[in-house]
Amino acid sequence: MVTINGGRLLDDLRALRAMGAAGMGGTGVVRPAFSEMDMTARRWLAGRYEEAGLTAQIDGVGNVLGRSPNPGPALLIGSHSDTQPTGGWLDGALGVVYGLEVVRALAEDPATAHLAVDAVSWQDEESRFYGCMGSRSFCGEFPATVEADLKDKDGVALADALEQAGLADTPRLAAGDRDYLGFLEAHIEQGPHLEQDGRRIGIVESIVGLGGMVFEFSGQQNHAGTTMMAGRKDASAALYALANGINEEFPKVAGARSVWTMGRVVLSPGAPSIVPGRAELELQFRDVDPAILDKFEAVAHGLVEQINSRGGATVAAKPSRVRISPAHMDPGFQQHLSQAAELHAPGHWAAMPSGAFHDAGVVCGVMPCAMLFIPSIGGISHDFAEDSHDEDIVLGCEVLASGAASILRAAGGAAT
Ligand code: HGY
Ligand code: MN
Ligand code: MN
Repeated sequence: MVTINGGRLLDDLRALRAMGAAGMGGTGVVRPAFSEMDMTARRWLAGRYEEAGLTAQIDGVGNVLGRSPNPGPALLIGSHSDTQPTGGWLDGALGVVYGLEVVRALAEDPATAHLAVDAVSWQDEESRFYGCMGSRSFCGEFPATVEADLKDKDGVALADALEQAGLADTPRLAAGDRDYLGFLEAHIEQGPHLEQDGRRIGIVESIVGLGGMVFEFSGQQNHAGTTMMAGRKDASAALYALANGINEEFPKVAGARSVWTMGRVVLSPGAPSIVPGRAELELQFRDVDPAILDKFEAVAHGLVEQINSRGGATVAAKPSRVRISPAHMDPGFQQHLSQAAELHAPGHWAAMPSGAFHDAGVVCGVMPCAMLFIPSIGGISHDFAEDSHDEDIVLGCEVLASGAASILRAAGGAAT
């Protein structure tokens, strides 16, 4: 059983929270990728890695890596430290600081001080520019052809953000840089299941896949009083028709844990006395079965054709983001984490799927991966109110540290 320092862990999580703290409740954070606070936090983390005996580097897309001096196959442990535009203090940050604390805890115990653990904070998991950009770059899934034209929703070019962050022409990490046994990521559940079921630890079996589409509507802007309903080319009417169609048709092809969200709508010019001439709707959908993601996309295209055949405003559809495939976690690693969960929280853990996507869903394409969840209070996340109980935060790190040591020992990192 590995002993972590819970107070030190919480202190570092709270120090990280202060970098971009937002809202009144003390748990909100705004730290989007490449923002000033994001880069401040990454430099702080690099310093923490060095203090923990690791060699720290910030790579050319903003990933922060702390490399262990210990020889032999290493485990990579971490998550992401960038946040959503309206984010919480633990989404990503929990797993990043866990990685740092596991390194320190193993180093402080002579029985585990020889084990090799690298710690990482990936960049842009939250898709300011490109979903899981940092872990994709690490896995060789971020081609220059994709990178070249990337801009965020406000039109800021990635190249300018990299320049601004002082990262242009900086070497980039690659999975082949070191012999890795695999990657472990701890994360808040971001959902209600652990809390509802009275569990304190979740061991993730699979991570949802995700797709997204953006629909651009073109009609005729006109006077809201003098333009009769017949013959209008109202872009908003077409948007509502599509949205209603999605909510009526998607359930017919959905799976048990399918979700879809239309979280961004733009009506132009957005005045009550003007028939909108233009509109935009962004749709995101998720499921563990890629065939269901494909069905959602086909249904959406069918609805687009119906709307375009009606003679009002027209609509064009295109992908809104890179597709993320569903991912399955390594059974062997799950076994080690489950044993550690039973050791530290007997009977209070469960295997479960992840409804959120994570960097582990990308990294599992190049090495074995596993994930561990702690409960989210009220299941809330991607909101300033996101929070977890301190005792669950500490317990999660204890389980991760014991699971990591078990994996490393089983791989031959036996005590010297
Ligand atoms: O949206 C997600 O699933 C992740 O939290 N970015
Ligand atoms: Mn998130
Ligand atoms: Mn996350």
